[in-house]
Amino acid sequence: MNHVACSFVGFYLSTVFFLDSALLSEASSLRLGDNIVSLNGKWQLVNSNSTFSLSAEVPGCVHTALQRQGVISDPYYRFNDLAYRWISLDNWTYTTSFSLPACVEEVQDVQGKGKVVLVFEGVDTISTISLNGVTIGTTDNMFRRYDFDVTGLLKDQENILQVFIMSAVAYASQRSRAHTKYRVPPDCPPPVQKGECHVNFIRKAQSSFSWDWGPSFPTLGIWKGVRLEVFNTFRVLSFTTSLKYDSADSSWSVEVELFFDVVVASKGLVHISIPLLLSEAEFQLSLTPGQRKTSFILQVNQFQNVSLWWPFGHGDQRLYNLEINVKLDDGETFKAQRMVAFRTVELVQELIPSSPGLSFYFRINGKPIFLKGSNWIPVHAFQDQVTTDMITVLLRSAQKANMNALRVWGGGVYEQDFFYNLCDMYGIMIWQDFMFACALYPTERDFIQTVREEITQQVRRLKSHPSVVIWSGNNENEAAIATDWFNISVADRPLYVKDYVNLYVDNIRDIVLQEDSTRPFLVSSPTNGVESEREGWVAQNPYDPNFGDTHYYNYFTDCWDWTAFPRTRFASEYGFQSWPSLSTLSKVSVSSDWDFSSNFSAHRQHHEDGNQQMLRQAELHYILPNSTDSVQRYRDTIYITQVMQAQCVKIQTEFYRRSRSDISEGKGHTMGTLYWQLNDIWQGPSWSSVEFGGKWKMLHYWAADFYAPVLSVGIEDKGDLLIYAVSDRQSEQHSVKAKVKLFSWSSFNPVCSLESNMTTVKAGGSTLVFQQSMSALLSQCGNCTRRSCLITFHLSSAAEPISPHNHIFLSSPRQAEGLQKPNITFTVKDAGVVQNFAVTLHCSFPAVYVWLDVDDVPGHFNLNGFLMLSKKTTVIFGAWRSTSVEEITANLHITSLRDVY
Ligand code: BMA
Repeated sequence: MNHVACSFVGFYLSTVFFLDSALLSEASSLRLGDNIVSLNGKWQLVNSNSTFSLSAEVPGCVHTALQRQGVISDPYYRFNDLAYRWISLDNWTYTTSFSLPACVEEVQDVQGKGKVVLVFEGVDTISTISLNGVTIGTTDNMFRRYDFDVTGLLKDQENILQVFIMSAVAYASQRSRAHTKYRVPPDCPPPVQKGECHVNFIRKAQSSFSWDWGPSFPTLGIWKGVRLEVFNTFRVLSFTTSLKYDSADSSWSVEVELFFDVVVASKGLVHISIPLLLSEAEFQLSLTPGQRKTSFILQVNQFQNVSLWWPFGHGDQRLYNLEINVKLDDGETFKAQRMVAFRTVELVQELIPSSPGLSFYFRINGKPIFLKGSNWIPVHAFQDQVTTDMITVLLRSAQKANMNALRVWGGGVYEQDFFYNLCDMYGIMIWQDFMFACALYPTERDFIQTVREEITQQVRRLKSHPSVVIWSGNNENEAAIATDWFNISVADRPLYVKDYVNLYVDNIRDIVLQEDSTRPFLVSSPTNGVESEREGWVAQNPYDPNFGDTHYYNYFTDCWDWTAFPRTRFASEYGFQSWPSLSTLSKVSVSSDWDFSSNFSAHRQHHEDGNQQMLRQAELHYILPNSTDSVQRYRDTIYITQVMQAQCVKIQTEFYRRSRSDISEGKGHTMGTLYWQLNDIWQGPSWSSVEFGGKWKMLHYWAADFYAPVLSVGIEDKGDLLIYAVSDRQSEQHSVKAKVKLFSWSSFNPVCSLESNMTTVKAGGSTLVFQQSMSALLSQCGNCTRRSCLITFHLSSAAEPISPHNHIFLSSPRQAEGLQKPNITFTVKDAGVVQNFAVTLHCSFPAVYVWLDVDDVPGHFNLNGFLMLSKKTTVIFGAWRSTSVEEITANLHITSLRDVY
């Protein structure tokens, strides 16, 4: 039996500066003198016929418990996702017993006055909960918090709390069978995903039944904390802060909402302040029993200079501490603090001269901002295993790659508070989807009801974060209806459109508009925005490049051909797959798996024809690896998929960035690129740029360059070489030159060097800085042909480079004449800074896509996947743990394009 203690917590903490993990558990009603009884810790777990009975940690899930107790091995290992399917098909019961601490008894003794509430921050998913044999409630939505009134149900001695969890797979199937009037597709995922069916019938991470980048682990568990809250007068359920700017008198105010659960009518005072801005106000409070919402407006002191919060790369991320003090006349108090920030956000959809359609861009603090980033998927199939370290590594990596935005994609989970706190600090703007993806959804009354509660809770939890800049109703569900993914007959279509509008417009949008007036709401992604609305919320073509955002994938045409990309207003998804490194894969595989045609390679690939698509795309420009050593060939094949991915996403992203101020045939004004996808859920092939475990793929290194604030982009168009300067800066840059060099593949000495005229680079735009006929350039440069030479370029001002070095190839490297094995050798030295190591490379010929891989040593290089056009180059490896020159030397693998064949 657990002997639990009351904790007396002085502050409600929702601030990035208190990183105490116990307090980061989204607990939302800790107040001074309050009695919080945590029921986290060891529970007992048993399956339906009691063949398994084990101890299990709460928060946690069944898979994690079975693994920790040694009943199963790593679920990610080889084919274990199939071997452990039985776990999700069974029903499981969590039980804990506890005796009451004195604080609870005191409240219970005060007959008819005190209240005891049992709070579940998150149950996954379908459960019936009983306390001392009495059913106190049920749950059907993993994204909701549940509060059960258990006043009078607790005993002085032993209390038994049980959570009976039903198989999510069985529940989803049952609900779909009960939906007899018409089908709600898709029924099942494609066979290649090896997943479970009808996930759209359950409010649970949609990717948990499998996805095209992830395994099927329909988890069961108590994935967030459990506690008792004991109080005599009132408790605060949650509070929100919304910062509003009044342009008429250039003033800021903060709306603070407090959500109370009141037992006894009471009066008192609420004091709200932002001490640093010498802003404070006191308000009368009058509460009557029941759940109550109160709102207060704090005017920010007009004589204080407010520093704004800016997205990364555009200014500081200034956060201010806001304090709330509630004091009731009977002496009860509540204290809270939160970091708030001043920024405005608008989504601008307006007419563009000489273009059909409408613009689609974000204006932050009145300035148009180009969103540069990626899409975020769940960090782990077992959410209880996600640590703050994992989130930190990913968000730091995003920022290091010059990203200022991430889209929390709608097929996963609403992320934990820690994630949004860090985004607030890092200046990473969040496009927040609601959790609906790639499916149609039922609209039964109980489904809508649970969704309404989910949306209300999540908006209230997240809306105080400056990083969240937009809400979006779902992922691709407008497109699914519009472009008929599910073979719906014309006659039936209105039925589905009606359900769509019911769910996302009449319910979700309605709630969001009521709860949050400080940021835009979109119904779907991709969508045509206001044009979709005009067409009844399901546009004829939600992928229209002239409106809203688009998702675009094309694995069949040559990704080097930039003319094939739609010149969209906003590219919220696009990408190419690659395989993660051998060191990542080796954690879940054995050497016999290390072959591109092994069962393992096929099993891990959840996207139809994915492995072949990667090779076909790679083969267009590179000679595929052909080592006779099969492990070497496997390593090299992984490498070539990463080269292909990096190059394809680079070309596409550069196209979008230079389309920022261009209008060509009415299309352009692109104002955002979020490639698919930042992170991985397991060790498998996917569109990610960061592997499961945090290791960067080649794409991630390249992202730092193609997302640089000032970028040079080179293309060939109608026989001309064009070099653009793309700038995200808010002011023009004068006296800029493009420095251009032609190299032959076989020599370190440039064949020729050219410079553009001095140019002024537009602020927030793309400026053509160099143009010359390619054939003239080649003949001017003596011995150059398309096959023998390549072109490098960068921007410079006052003799300093102001953009990363870039290049274009004039033919595929597979046809390059003179490209030879570079014979790269290296030495490693301590770089003189803690955990930094200098790796000096020597080569005898120019080397393409030079890739350094230190296997399992975590960290990253300052440069990787690069063109080596000098005999000697030094790169720095920053390790994320302590390591040594010897360890790095022993683990370092260096590969370049010419080494794999
Ligand atoms: C988009 C996403 C995901 C998917 C990705 C790659 O459709 O929204 O559903 O993983 O493409 O196929």
